[in-house]
Amino acid sequence: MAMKKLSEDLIRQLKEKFFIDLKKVDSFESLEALKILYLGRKGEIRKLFHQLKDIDDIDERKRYGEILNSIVVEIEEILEKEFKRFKKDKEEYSFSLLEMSLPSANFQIGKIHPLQKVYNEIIEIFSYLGFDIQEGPEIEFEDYNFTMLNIPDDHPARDMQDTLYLNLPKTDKGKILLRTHTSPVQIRLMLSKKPPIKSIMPGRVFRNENLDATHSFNFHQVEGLVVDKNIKLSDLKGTLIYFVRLMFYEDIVCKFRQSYFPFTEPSLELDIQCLVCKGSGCSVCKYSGFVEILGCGMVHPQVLYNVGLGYEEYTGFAFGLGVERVTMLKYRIDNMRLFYENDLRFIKQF
Ligand code: FA5
Repeated sequence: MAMKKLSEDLIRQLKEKFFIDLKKVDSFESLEALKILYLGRKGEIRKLFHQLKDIDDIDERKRYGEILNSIVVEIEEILEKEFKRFKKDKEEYSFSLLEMSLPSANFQIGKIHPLQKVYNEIIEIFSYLGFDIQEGPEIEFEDYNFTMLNIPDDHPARDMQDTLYLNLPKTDKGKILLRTHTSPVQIRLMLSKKPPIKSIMPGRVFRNENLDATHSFNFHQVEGLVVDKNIKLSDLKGTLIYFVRLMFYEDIVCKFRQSYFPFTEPSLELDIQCLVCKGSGCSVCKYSGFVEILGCGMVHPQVLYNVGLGYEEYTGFAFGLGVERVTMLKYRIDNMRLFYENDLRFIKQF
Protein backbone atom coordinates (compact mmCIF):
# COMPACT_ATOMS: atom_id res chain seq x y z
CA MET A 1 0.00 0.00 0.00
CA ALA A 2 1.35 3.39 -0.96
CA MET A 3 2.42 5.54 1.97
CA LYS A 4 0.50 8.79 2.34
CA LYS A 5 2.57 11.90 1.60
CA LEU A 6 4.16 13.49 4.65
CA SER A 7 2.00 16.31 5.92
CA GLU A 8 1.13 17.97 9.22
CA ASP A 9 -2.25 16.23 8.97
CA LEU A 10 -0.58 12.84 8.65
CA ILE A 11 1.63 13.56 11.67
CA ARG A 12 -1.42 14.67 13.72
CA GLN A 13 -3.31 11.47 12.76
CA LEU A 14 -0.36 9.34 13.83
CA LYS A 15 -0.20 11.11 17.19
CA GLU A 16 -3.93 10.57 17.73
CA LYS A 17 -3.54 6.89 16.85
CA PHE A 18 -0.71 6.61 19.36
CA PHE A 19 -2.91 7.96 22.16
CA ILE A 20 -5.73 5.55 21.21
CA ASP A 21 -3.25 2.62 21.25
CA LEU A 22 -1.81 3.80 24.55
CA LYS A 23 -5.24 3.52 26.18
CA LYS A 24 -5.36 -0.17 25.26
CA VAL A 25 -2.07 -0.94 27.01
CA ASP A 26 -2.67 -3.07 30.12
CA SER A 27 0.72 -4.57 30.88
CA PHE A 28 4.44 -3.96 30.86
CA GLU A 29 4.74 -6.31 27.89
CA SER A 30 2.07 -4.59 25.77
CA LEU A 31 3.75 -1.23 26.53
CA GLU A 32 7.02 -2.60 25.19
CA ALA A 33 5.20 -3.74 22.04
CA LEU A 34 3.73 -0.24 21.64
CA LYS A 35 7.17 1.32 21.95
CA ILE A 36 8.52 -0.92 19.16
CA LEU A 37 5.45 -0.16 17.01
CA TYR A 38 6.05 3.61 17.12
CA LEU A 39 9.72 4.15 17.90
CA GLY A 40 11.29 0.93 16.63
CA ARG A 41 13.65 0.78 13.64
CA LYS A 42 10.76 -0.17 11.40
CA GLY A 43 8.21 1.73 13.49
CA GLU A 44 5.57 4.24 12.39
CA ILE A 45 7.63 7.37 13.14
CA ARG A 46 10.76 6.00 11.48
CA LYS A 47 8.68 5.50 8.35
CA LEU A 48 7.78 9.22 8.40
CA PHE A 49 11.46 10.13 8.87
CA HIS A 50 12.20 8.13 5.68
CA GLN A 51 9.87 10.44 3.77
CA LEU A 52 11.92 13.54 4.63
CA LYS A 53 14.24 12.81 1.71
CA ASP A 54 11.31 13.34 -0.69
CA ILE A 55 10.87 16.96 0.38
CA ASP A 56 12.82 19.17 -2.01
CA ASP A 57 12.63 22.41 -0.07
CA ILE A 58 15.44 22.36 2.50
CA ASP A 59 13.66 24.64 5.01
CA GLU A 60 10.48 22.62 4.73
CA ARG A 61 12.47 19.40 5.22
CA LYS A 62 14.11 20.93 8.32
CA ARG A 63 10.72 22.05 9.72
CA TYR A 64 9.23 18.55 9.33
CA GLY A 65 12.36 17.04 10.82
CA GLU A 66 11.96 19.22 13.92
CA ILE A 67 8.24 18.34 14.19
CA LEU A 68 9.03 14.62 14.00
CA ASN A 69 11.88 14.97 16.54
CA SER A 70 9.59 16.74 18.98
CA ILE A 71 7.00 13.96 18.58
CA VAL A 72 9.66 11.35 19.28
CA VAL A 73 10.66 13.23 22.46
CA GLU A 74 6.99 13.59 23.50
CA ILE A 75 6.22 9.89 22.93
CA GLU A 76 9.42 8.84 24.70
CA GLU A 77 8.49 10.90 27.76
CA ILE A 78 4.98 9.47 27.85
CA LEU A 79 6.28 5.93 27.46
CA GLU A 80 8.91 6.42 30.15
CA LYS A 81 6.23 7.49 32.65
CA GLU A 82 4.08 4.52 31.72
CA PHE A 83 7.04 2.15 32.01
CA LYS A 84 7.75 3.45 35.51
CA ARG A 85 4.11 2.90 36.49
CA PHE A 86 4.04 -0.71 35.21
CA LYS A 87 7.46 -1.44 36.67
CA LYS A 88 6.30 -0.26 40.09
CA ASP A 89 3.18 -2.41 39.86
CA LYS A 90 5.29 -5.35 38.75
CA GLU A 91 7.80 -4.93 41.58
CA GLU A 92 5.09 -4.48 44.17
CA TYR A 93 3.33 -7.54 42.84
CA SER A 94 6.43 -9.72 42.87
CA PHE A 95 7.34 -8.33 46.27
CA SER A 96 3.96 -9.37 47.64
CA LEU A 97 4.54 -12.89 46.24
CA LEU A 98 8.03 -13.15 47.63
CA GLU A 99 8.20 -11.70 51.10
CA MET A 100 11.63 -12.94 52.14
CA SER A 101 11.26 -11.98 55.78
CA LEU A 102 8.13 -14.10 56.32
CA PRO A 103 8.64 -17.48 58.04
CA SER A 104 8.02 -20.34 55.57
CA ALA A 105 4.69 -22.14 55.52
CA ASN A 106 4.76 -25.35 57.51
CA PHE A 107 4.22 -27.85 54.69
CA GLN A 108 3.44 -31.34 55.90
CA ILE A 109 5.21 -33.88 53.73
CA GLY A 110 3.22 -37.09 53.41
CA LYS A 111 4.55 -40.63 53.75
CA ILE A 112 3.42 -43.92 52.28
CA HIS A 113 0.89 -45.44 54.64
CA PRO A 114 2.26 -48.54 56.43
CA LEU A 115 -0.66 -50.61 55.09
CA GLN A 116 0.19 -49.57 51.55
CA LYS A 117 3.87 -50.41 52.17
CA VAL A 118 3.06 -53.92 53.34
CA TYR A 119 0.44 -54.35 50.62
CA ASN A 120 3.12 -53.49 48.03
CA GLU A 121 5.64 -55.78 49.69
CA ILE A 122 3.21 -58.74 49.70
CA ILE A 123 2.56 -58.18 45.99
CA GLU A 124 6.31 -57.96 45.32
CA ILE A 125 7.05 -61.21 47.14
CA PHE A 126 4.35 -63.20 45.34
CA SER A 127 5.33 -61.66 41.99
CA TYR A 128 8.86 -62.86 42.70
CA LEU A 129 7.40 -66.32 43.31
CA GLY A 130 5.77 -66.24 39.86
CA PHE A 131 2.20 -65.22 40.77
CA ASP A 132 0.34 -62.79 38.52
CA ILE A 133 -2.06 -60.15 39.88
CA GLN A 134 -5.81 -60.21 39.30
CA GLU A 135 -8.55 -57.93 40.57
CA GLY A 136 -12.28 -58.19 41.14
CA PRO A 137 -15.12 -55.83 42.10
CA GLU A 138 -15.85 -54.74 45.67
CA ILE A 139 -19.59 -54.94 44.93
CA GLU A 140 -20.28 -58.58 44.29
CA PHE A 141 -22.99 -61.15 43.50
CA GLU A 142 -24.12 -63.45 46.29
CA ASP A 143 -23.42 -66.44 44.02
CA TYR A 144 -19.73 -65.55 43.65
CA ASN A 145 -19.23 -64.45 47.27
CA PHE A 146 -21.00 -67.52 48.70
CA THR A 147 -22.92 -70.05 46.60
CA MET A 148 -20.24 -71.05 44.11
CA LEU A 149 -17.74 -71.16 46.95
CA ASN A 150 -19.78 -74.05 48.32
CA ILE A 151 -21.66 -71.91 50.84
CA PRO A 152 -25.33 -72.46 49.89
CA ASP A 153 -28.18 -70.25 51.09
CA ASP A 154 -29.03 -72.13 54.24
CA HIS A 155 -25.44 -73.03 55.11
CA PRO A 156 -24.45 -71.96 58.64
CA ALA A 157 -21.07 -70.83 57.25
CA ARG A 158 -22.81 -67.71 55.85
CA ASP A 159 -22.97 -66.54 59.45
CA MET A 160 -19.17 -66.77 59.72
CA GLN A 161 -18.95 -63.41 57.96
CA ASP A 162 -21.54 -60.73 58.72
CA THR A 163 -22.57 -59.43 55.35
CA LEU A 164 -23.53 -55.93 54.16
CA TYR A 165 -26.21 -56.32 51.48
CA LEU A 166 -27.07 -53.50 49.08
CA ASN A 167 -30.66 -52.44 48.80
CA LEU A 168 -30.93 -53.46 45.12
CA PRO A 169 -33.20 -55.88 43.24
CA LYS A 170 -32.11 -59.52 43.29
CA THR A 171 -30.31 -60.66 40.11
CA ASP A 172 -30.03 -64.08 38.44
CA LYS A 173 -26.74 -64.38 40.41
CA GLY A 174 -28.50 -63.65 43.70
CA LYS A 175 -28.48 -60.55 45.93
CA ILE A 176 -25.89 -57.80 45.56
CA LEU A 177 -23.52 -57.26 48.46
CA LEU A 178 -20.19 -55.78 49.51
CA ARG A 179 -17.75 -58.67 49.23
CA THR A 180 -16.91 -60.15 52.61
CA HIS A 181 -13.62 -61.63 51.38
CA THR A 182 -11.47 -61.72 48.24
CA SER A 183 -12.37 -65.37 47.54
CA PRO A 184 -15.09 -64.48 44.94
CA VAL A 185 -12.25 -63.29 42.69
CA GLN A 186 -11.13 -66.96 42.63
CA ILE A 187 -14.50 -67.87 41.10
CA ARG A 188 -14.34 -65.07 38.54
CA LEU A 189 -10.82 -66.11 37.60
CA MET A 190 -11.59 -69.81 37.22
CA LEU A 191 -14.70 -69.00 35.14
CA SER A 192 -12.64 -66.90 32.76
CA LYS A 193 -9.36 -68.81 32.54
CA LYS A 194 -8.31 -72.43 32.23
CA PRO A 195 -5.44 -73.75 34.40
CA PRO A 196 -2.58 -73.38 34.94
CA ILE A 197 -3.58 -70.57 37.30
CA LYS A 198 -1.11 -68.94 39.68
CA SER A 199 -2.52 -65.62 40.83
CA ILE A 200 -2.88 -63.29 43.76
CA MET A 201 -5.95 -61.09 44.12
CA PRO A 202 -5.45 -58.13 46.46
CA GLY A 203 -8.35 -55.93 47.54
CA ARG A 204 -10.65 -54.35 50.09
CA VAL A 205 -13.34 -56.34 51.88
CA PHE A 206 -16.27 -55.36 54.08
CA ARG A 207 -17.96 -57.00 57.06
CA ASN A 208 -20.68 -55.88 59.39
CA GLU A 209 -18.38 -55.92 62.42
CA ASN A 210 -17.36 -53.48 65.11
CA LEU A 211 -13.99 -51.79 64.93
CA ASP A 212 -11.65 -52.89 67.72
CA ALA A 213 -7.92 -53.33 68.28
CA THR A 214 -7.68 -56.38 65.97
CA HIS A 215 -10.83 -56.20 63.79
CA SER A 216 -12.20 -53.75 61.28
CA PHE A 217 -15.40 -53.57 59.21
CA ASN A 218 -13.38 -52.59 56.15
CA PHE A 219 -10.02 -54.27 55.80
CA HIS A 220 -7.67 -55.67 53.14
CA GLN A 221 -6.96 -59.18 52.02
CA VAL A 222 -4.66 -60.78 49.48
CA GLU A 223 -6.17 -63.91 48.01
CA GLY A 224 -3.96 -66.54 46.41
CA LEU A 225 -4.96 -69.31 44.00
CA VAL A 226 -2.91 -71.99 42.30
CA VAL A 227 -4.70 -74.56 40.11
CA ASP A 228 -2.94 -77.08 37.91
CA LYS A 229 -2.33 -80.78 37.57
CA ASN A 230 -0.80 -82.40 40.61
CA ILE A 231 -0.83 -79.46 43.06
CA LYS A 232 -0.34 -80.76 46.59
CA LEU A 233 -0.77 -79.60 50.18
CA SER A 234 3.02 -79.49 50.50
CA ASP A 235 3.08 -76.87 47.68
CA LEU A 236 0.70 -74.73 49.74
CA LYS A 237 2.75 -75.07 52.91
CA GLY A 238 6.06 -74.49 51.14
CA THR A 239 4.79 -71.36 49.40
CA LEU A 240 3.36 -69.82 52.55
CA ILE A 241 6.38 -70.60 54.74
CA TYR A 242 8.62 -69.06 52.07
CA PHE A 243 6.38 -65.98 52.01
CA VAL A 244 6.46 -65.58 55.80
CA ARG A 245 10.26 -65.85 55.85
CA LEU A 246 10.65 -63.17 53.18
CA MET A 247 8.06 -60.93 54.81
CA PHE A 248 9.45 -61.20 58.34
CA TYR A 249 12.73 -63.03 58.92
CA GLU A 250 14.35 -66.43 58.57
CA ASP A 251 13.69 -67.92 61.98
CA ILE A 252 10.16 -66.63 62.55
CA VAL A 253 8.05 -69.09 64.49
CA CYS A 254 4.87 -70.07 62.65
CA LYS A 255 2.39 -72.94 62.76
CA PHE A 256 -0.39 -74.32 60.63
CA ARG A 257 -3.57 -75.05 62.53
CA GLN A 258 -6.48 -77.15 61.30
CA SER A 259 -9.54 -75.10 60.43
CA TYR A 260 -12.72 -75.10 58.39
CA PHE A 261 -13.72 -73.22 55.23
CA PRO A 262 -16.50 -74.62 53.00
CA PHE A 263 -14.43 -73.88 49.88
CA THR A 264 -11.25 -75.74 50.90
CA GLU A 265 -10.61 -79.29 52.04
CA PRO A 266 -8.52 -79.75 54.10
CA SER A 267 -8.56 -76.22 55.55
CA LEU A 268 -5.85 -74.61 57.65
CA GLU A 269 -4.98 -71.33 59.29
CA LEU A 270 -1.49 -69.94 59.60
CA ASP A 271 -0.49 -68.36 62.91
CA ILE A 272 2.77 -66.59 63.50
CA GLN A 273 4.37 -65.76 66.79
CA CYS A 274 3.16 -62.39 68.04
CA LEU A 275 5.95 -59.94 67.29
CA VAL A 276 4.34 -57.20 69.39
CA CYS A 277 5.01 -59.13 72.64
CA LYS A 278 7.48 -61.71 71.21
CA GLY A 279 5.09 -64.49 72.26
CA SER A 280 4.81 -63.55 75.92
CA GLY A 281 1.14 -62.52 75.58
CA CYS A 282 -0.56 -59.17 74.85
CA SER A 283 -3.86 -57.73 73.65
CA VAL A 284 -2.93 -58.22 69.97
CA CYS A 285 -2.47 -61.99 70.33
CA LYS A 286 -5.20 -62.18 72.97
CA TYR A 287 -2.54 -63.52 75.36
CA SER A 288 -2.02 -66.66 73.22
CA GLY A 289 1.44 -65.67 71.90
CA PHE A 290 0.29 -66.25 68.27
CA VAL A 291 -1.66 -64.22 65.71
CA GLU A 292 -3.65 -65.72 62.82
CA ILE A 293 -2.65 -64.05 59.57
CA LEU A 294 -4.40 -66.17 56.94
CA GLY A 295 -6.84 -68.93 56.10
CA CYS A 296 -5.93 -71.49 53.44
CA GLY A 297 -6.46 -74.99 52.10
CA MET A 298 -6.79 -77.22 49.06
CA VAL A 299 -9.51 -76.01 46.70
CA HIS A 300 -12.66 -78.05 47.42
CA PRO A 301 -13.58 -80.41 44.52
CA GLN A 302 -17.11 -78.97 44.61
CA VAL A 303 -15.72 -75.49 43.86
CA LEU A 304 -13.74 -76.85 40.88
CA TYR A 305 -16.92 -78.56 39.71
CA ASN A 306 -18.96 -75.33 40.13
CA VAL A 307 -16.66 -73.46 37.75
CA GLY A 308 -16.61 -76.30 35.24
CA LEU A 309 -13.14 -77.70 35.95
CA GLY A 310 -12.62 -81.46 36.13
CA TYR A 311 -11.68 -82.17 39.74
CA GLU A 312 -10.07 -85.45 38.72
CA GLU A 313 -7.76 -83.63 36.35
CA TYR A 314 -6.97 -80.57 38.46
CA THR A 315 -6.14 -79.78 42.05
CA GLY A 316 -5.28 -76.47 43.63
CA PHE A 317 -4.58 -74.51 46.77
CA ALA A 318 -5.89 -71.16 47.93
CA PHE A 319 -5.24 -68.72 50.74
CA GLY A 320 -6.65 -65.44 52.05
CA LEU A 321 -4.22 -63.22 53.92
CA GLY A 322 -5.15 -60.29 56.20
CA VAL A 323 -3.00 -57.26 55.30
CA GLU A 324 -3.80 -55.35 58.53
CA ARG A 325 -2.70 -58.26 60.71
CA VAL A 326 0.59 -58.68 58.80
CA THR A 327 1.27 -54.94 59.07
CA MET A 328 0.56 -54.93 62.81
CA LEU A 329 3.08 -57.71 63.36
CA LYS A 330 5.68 -56.32 60.98
CA TYR A 331 5.68 -52.88 62.60
CA ARG A 332 4.65 -53.92 66.14
CA ILE A 333 1.41 -51.92 66.08
CA ASP A 334 -0.93 -52.84 68.88
CA ASN A 335 -4.15 -51.23 67.63
CA MET A 336 -5.77 -51.58 64.21
CA ARG A 337 -7.69 -48.32 64.66
CA LEU A 338 -4.43 -46.38 64.13
CA PHE A 339 -4.45 -47.38 60.43
CA TYR A 340 -7.62 -45.49 59.68
CA GLU A 341 -7.11 -42.24 61.61
CA ASN A 342 -4.61 -40.75 59.15
CA ASP A 343 -2.69 -39.07 61.94
CA LEU A 344 0.63 -37.88 60.44
CA ARG A 345 2.38 -38.40 63.77
CA PHE A 346 1.61 -42.11 63.37
CA ILE A 347 2.19 -42.40 59.61
CA LYS A 348 5.54 -40.58 59.73
CA GLN A 349 7.04 -43.32 61.92
CA PHE A 350 7.26 -45.80 59.03
C1 FA5 B 1 -11.50 -65.69 54.81
O1 FA5 B 1 -11.86 -64.55 54.54
C2 FA5 B 1 -11.28 -66.72 53.72
N1 FA5 B 1 -11.82 -66.22 52.50
C3 FA5 B 1 -9.79 -66.99 53.60
C4 FA5 B 1 -9.48 -68.17 52.73
C5 FA5 B 1 -9.19 -67.95 51.39
C6 FA5 B 1 -9.46 -69.47 53.25
C7 FA5 B 1 -8.89 -69.02 50.58
C8 FA5 B 1 -9.18 -70.53 52.44
C9 FA5 B 1 -8.86 -70.33 51.10
P1 FA5 B 1 -11.12 -65.25 57.35
O2 FA5 B 1 -12.44 -64.71 57.63
O3 FA5 B 1 -10.51 -66.09 58.40
O4 FA5 B 1 -11.11 -66.10 56.00
O5 FA5 B 1 -10.15 -64.05 57.00
C10 FA5 B 1 -8.83 -64.26 56.50
C11 FA5 B 1 -7.86 -63.31 57.19
O6 FA5 B 1 -8.34 -61.97 57.11
C12 FA5 B 1 -7.72 -63.57 58.67
O7 FA5 B 1 -6.73 -64.55 58.90
C13 FA5 B 1 -7.27 -62.22 59.22
O8 FA5 B 1 -5.88 -62.05 59.00
C14 FA5 B 1 -8.02 -61.27 58.32
N2 FA5 B 1 -9.26 -60.80 58.96
C15 FA5 B 1 -10.40 -61.48 59.14
N3 FA5 B 1 -11.33 -60.71 59.74
C16 FA5 B 1 -10.76 -59.50 59.92
C17 FA5 B 1 -11.22 -58.25 60.45
N4 FA5 B 1 -12.46 -58.08 60.89
N5 FA5 B 1 -10.36 -57.21 60.48
C18 FA5 B 1 -9.10 -57.35 59.99
N6 FA5 B 1 -8.61 -58.48 59.48
C19 FA5 B 1 -9.42 -59.56 59.43
